[in-house]
Amino acid sequence: MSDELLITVAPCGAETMRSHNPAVPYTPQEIAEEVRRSYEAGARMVHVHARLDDGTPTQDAGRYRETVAAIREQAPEIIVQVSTGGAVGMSREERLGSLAADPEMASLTCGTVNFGQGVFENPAPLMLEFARAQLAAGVKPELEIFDLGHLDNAAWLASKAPLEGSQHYDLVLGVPGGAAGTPRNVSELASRLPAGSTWSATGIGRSHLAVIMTAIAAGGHVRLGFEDQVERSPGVLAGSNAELVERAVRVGELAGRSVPDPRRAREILGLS
Ligand code: KMH
Ligand code: ZN
Repeated sequence: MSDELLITVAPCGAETMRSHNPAVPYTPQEIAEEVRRSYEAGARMVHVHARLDDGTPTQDAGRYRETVAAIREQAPEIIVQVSTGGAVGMSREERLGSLAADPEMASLTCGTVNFGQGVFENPAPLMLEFARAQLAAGVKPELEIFDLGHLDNAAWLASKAPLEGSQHYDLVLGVPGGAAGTPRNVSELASRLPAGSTWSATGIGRSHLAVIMTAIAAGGHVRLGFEDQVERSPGVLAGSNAELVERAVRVGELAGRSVPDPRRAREILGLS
């Protein structure tokens, strides 16, 4: 079990709006400042979604370049992972726009899943196209698992596309329509990952604490931030992404896990 804890911050996502929490960042500068504070608190990777100034989610290449450039200026050492998930209903071409920002990693969701009232569509040909696009760009995929069958899809994907080196997974639990954010689901899914994989877990909404505590105890890493939860405790909004990161650092310390330096963080993920 790793004695280091890699924390990924997901500062805004595509769905969380200021009506949910007034501190959600939208502009490149606002996102970058949240990322800097999160880095200073202990986050070592950022899962980036771009927004227009009014908060509309976008996968536009130019807006991603601008957002990632602002992040790199404010937090030069953080690992940049862009989203290829975008928002429900976006076309595959649109979703791939984020790769133009020259990230080190990108998300790659391993299957279709109900997503609230919508459907987050990731059929097999799209998964393969996204894997090939990422590999061609020298980008390491983070394989996102929203439900049990997604693990089988990931194994299928690995048999079709050369996902070189160790694979990195994020167990995204608690999306209405996907697997629930419970300790049992974290343990079960983690136990089924290919040997040698690295993994993190994300708990949506109020499942957050149970999910990250289980992951930390089980040797996994964690993702958190306004994309995934806007409250620090039931009924109390988090003031910033950094506040959520700080708490995960404290939980990690209690479990004997420390924050790696940026070089070690890249080593853990097999990034050069
Ligand atoms: N916004 C969700 C529909 C990802 O970034 O790859 C998809 C999502 C996953 O957030
Ligand atoms: Zn995302």
